[in-house]
Amino acid sequence: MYANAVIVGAIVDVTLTAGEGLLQSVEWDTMGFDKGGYAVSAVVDHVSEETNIDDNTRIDGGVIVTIVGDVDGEGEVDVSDLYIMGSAYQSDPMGSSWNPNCDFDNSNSVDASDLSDLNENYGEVGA
Ligand SMILES: [Ca+2]
Ligand SMILES: [Ca+2]
Ligand SMILES: [Ca+2]
Repeated sequence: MYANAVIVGAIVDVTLTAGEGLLQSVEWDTMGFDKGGYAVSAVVDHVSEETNIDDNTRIDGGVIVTIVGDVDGEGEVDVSDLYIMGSAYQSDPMGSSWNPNCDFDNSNSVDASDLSDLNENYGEVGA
């Protein structure tokens, strides 16, 4: 998996038969990356005898790396982020109000710990 042109994760030793599919997830640790937008893409190496290599790259959406607490990704931790967190508060991934951007500690719950993280950075403005 790439973030812009940087490899941020890889899955190795996958075997598939013709026509078979596989859903994989890759976790990207954004520590050390500059704040800003990144295009995310997945690339599969081609194998011997593969006839269609045009479908080996998938570019799908982007990720904004920003300050912890900047839920809406506009570069500042402010009341709008607090409002969004309020809507997702006490939710988990099964709930209709779930918002993964509010789960800063990746605990699968938007709770007091996440609110504390937002509060810690309240007023911060990113680069
Ligand atoms: Ca292919
Ligand atoms: Ca914000
Ligand atoms: Ca959490």
